[in-house]
Amino acid sequence: MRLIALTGGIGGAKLALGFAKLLTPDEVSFVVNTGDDFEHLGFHISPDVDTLTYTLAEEANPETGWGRRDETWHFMETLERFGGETWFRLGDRDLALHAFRRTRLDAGATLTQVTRELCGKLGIAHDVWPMSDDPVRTRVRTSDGFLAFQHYFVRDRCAPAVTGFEFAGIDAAAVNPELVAALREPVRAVVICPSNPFVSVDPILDIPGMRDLLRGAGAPVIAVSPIIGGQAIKGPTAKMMRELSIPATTEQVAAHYAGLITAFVLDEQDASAQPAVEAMDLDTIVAQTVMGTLQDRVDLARTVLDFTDRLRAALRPTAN
Ligand code: FO1
Repeated sequence: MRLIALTGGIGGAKLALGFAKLLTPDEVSFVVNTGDDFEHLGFHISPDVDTLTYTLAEEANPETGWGRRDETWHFMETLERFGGETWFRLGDRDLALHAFRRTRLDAGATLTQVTRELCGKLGIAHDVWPMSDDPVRTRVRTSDGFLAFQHYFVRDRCAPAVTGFEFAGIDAAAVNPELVAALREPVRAVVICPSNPFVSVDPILDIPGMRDLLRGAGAPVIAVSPIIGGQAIKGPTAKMMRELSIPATTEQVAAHYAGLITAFVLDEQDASAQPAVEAMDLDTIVAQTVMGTLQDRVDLARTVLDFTDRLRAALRPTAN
């Protein structure tokens, strides 16, 4: 049976690597957010796809989590001299991936096809499925109007206070057909990796029909909390929650996914919140969700897999 893992950004990619270390390509597939995508310098940039791909290839820059390790920056240095846009850092090796994707998309390939080709070339056997092959663009609403996601996240360093989000194009976006087909087969569980619920996970879930498809998989739907002790390990999740007047707590993350998830993984630091989350009619476990090392990633993946198996055993109709 196949595990379906939903991910976006750097935190989710860490757990995804843990699953990839434990499960074969027949046992796990990854669905990744494309709401952060944007056209830039003539390229089609898919940051969360690339973060996941480089992470699974163990090529990701260990300091930043995005882009590649062992990079050089001659393109950026030269573009700077030309007065071009260098706020979004593109390393020389990373640039080749963007040029390749641009060429393949212009030749009519879908983002899924190009991602499959790139995974092959990077030695990744696992499925990396963009949530949709149709364009979805996250825009961040602030008191001064809307910002394109990368302008908010990178150019403005997440400084503007958010008042909401919109996912332009989402009403016309189709769920990736690969995922639709996979959800017709037996599913071990759906796992929402510890990514930003608002800008990394909601674009996936808000695609028309996605929630019903996931709920209809006949399997546990488990979210791993990206909030630990009122903070996000990385990124603006807690800051966004405060700006949206939502307490930056793990319970609020569970509440955010209410109606879809059947289970929730809290960090050890939030063990005191376990009764409150259980009261939401959710099965829960407490685990170490801070993934500093590769072993941490694998250990958390193992813990979540054991949790899915316990949940499935409870699901199975009792032989009467
Ligand atoms: N994030 C930054 O904070 N600064 C950057 O210059 C930057 C460049 C970049 C290039 C390629 C890529 O795939 C990702 C990149 N990111 C950068 C990360 C990216 O903005 C975020 O990872 C996602 O959009 C949010 O998860």
